[in-house]
Amino acid sequence: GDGEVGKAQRAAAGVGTEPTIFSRIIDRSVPATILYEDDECLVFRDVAPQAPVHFLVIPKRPIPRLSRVGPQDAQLLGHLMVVAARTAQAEGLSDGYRLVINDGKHGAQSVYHLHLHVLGGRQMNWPPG
Ligand code: DGP
Repeated sequence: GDGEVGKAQRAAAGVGTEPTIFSRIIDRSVPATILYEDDECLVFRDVAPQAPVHFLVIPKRPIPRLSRVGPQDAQLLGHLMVVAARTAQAEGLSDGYRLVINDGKHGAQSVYHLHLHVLGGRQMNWPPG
């Protein structure tokens, strides 16, 4: 196929009003390896890991993308980051890790349900591609 960027560009055409695959992971109609859950968020392993540890932190409320958030979302966004850090610690990432949010076409976002990527277990490089 044409890889992640092609997938992201096709997804951007329909940008994020319909439920995504992540809604189906939240309601358990699609299986995932779930690491943590509470009333506001869900954490599960990425199906196409880009590092030895690669998991996603998502809000249960389907916010399509970071550029659509407002001040009313600040508490939830903070919670997602706290959960990301706590889960990274539980996954043994004591040497550090990378947190990524892809937004829209240029960010190569492919699933229009906001998610934080947490990647670790190897040396990450900078700049990203
Ligand atoms: P992004 O490009 O930021 O929109 O990343 C979407 C990520 O979601 C990508 O790394 C692969 C992952 N993903 C897509 N579909 C599924 C799925 O059905 N299950 C799981 N666990 N991850 C998925």
